[in-house]
Amino acid sequence: MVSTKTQIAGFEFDNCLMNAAGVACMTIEELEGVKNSAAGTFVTKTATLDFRQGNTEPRYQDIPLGSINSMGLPNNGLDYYLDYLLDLQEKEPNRTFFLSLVGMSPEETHTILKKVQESEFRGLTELNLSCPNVPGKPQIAYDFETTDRILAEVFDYFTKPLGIKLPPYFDIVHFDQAAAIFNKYPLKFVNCVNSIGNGLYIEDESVVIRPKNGFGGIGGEYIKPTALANVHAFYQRLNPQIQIIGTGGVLTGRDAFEHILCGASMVQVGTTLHKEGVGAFDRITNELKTIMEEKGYESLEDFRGKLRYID
Ligand code: RRO
Repeated sequence: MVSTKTQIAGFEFDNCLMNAAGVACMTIEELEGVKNSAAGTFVTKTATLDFRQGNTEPRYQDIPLGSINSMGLPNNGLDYYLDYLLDLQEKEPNRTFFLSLVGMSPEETHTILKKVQESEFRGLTELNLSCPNVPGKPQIAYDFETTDRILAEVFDYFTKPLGIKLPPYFDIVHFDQAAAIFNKYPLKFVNCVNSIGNGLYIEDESVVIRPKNGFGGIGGEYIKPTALANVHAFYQRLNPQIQIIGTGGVLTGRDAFEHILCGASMVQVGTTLHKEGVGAFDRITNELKTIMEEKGYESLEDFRGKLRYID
């Protein structure tokens, strides 16, 4: 029997597929939809301390090979997601879920993480260091000094399982520098990648989203090679205790297979989930299982990280 089960930080999941933060996770209704699908778990929309309206619409557009968005971190505020998760962990004690969060400043990030630390939350926390869409706020993880400082401060008080959501990097030296920083900390996972920031999609003579004159994060088919490169670059460089979540360009079981081959322990679906709905989890899981059967693999461990090189 072929299985796509996996584990992150010792927590077990029946399936390695889940939503990517930002898609199907703003409201409890959407989260319940992912929870009750074939997905192994869900992650909540990145939460700030307080509710945020986000940028003006239109702010998300499906485009031929993917998506472009400049949502601007709209969310219902930390308590909305944390209260839901605290309730859920009592109702479903055998499942583990992810809480995504970031502050609008390092101080706010610490305030949020301290609240999570002091709560009864037993799940996994993902600190989003890579939102590309808040005007005037650069993607934190492109600033290595700030990233190092924030992580040093966080691990002074945060003892629950924590991972980080990363932007794509495009230079080998940056992979080296980023990995050297992450390896200093007891991170449980890194999630590669967030959208490729600040792309521009044009239809006729116009941009397709309103914020930032049309500049937005790119997802979908466009970003798979970049996503795979980031997954594999960090798989090669990080301490084995830091697991990799692969995100970017997952349309099919073959795409999920490639993420795992590059080293991913969990695979997230964003743009395709937005286009297709939660039925995508069933389809992609079945496609992945068919590939595994054809190749004689019974579990993800049989091929995870086993990407072949040409000598
Ligand atoms: O809300 C957004 O604009 C957003 C976020 Br926080 C993120 O991490 N990635 C993205 O593509 N959009």
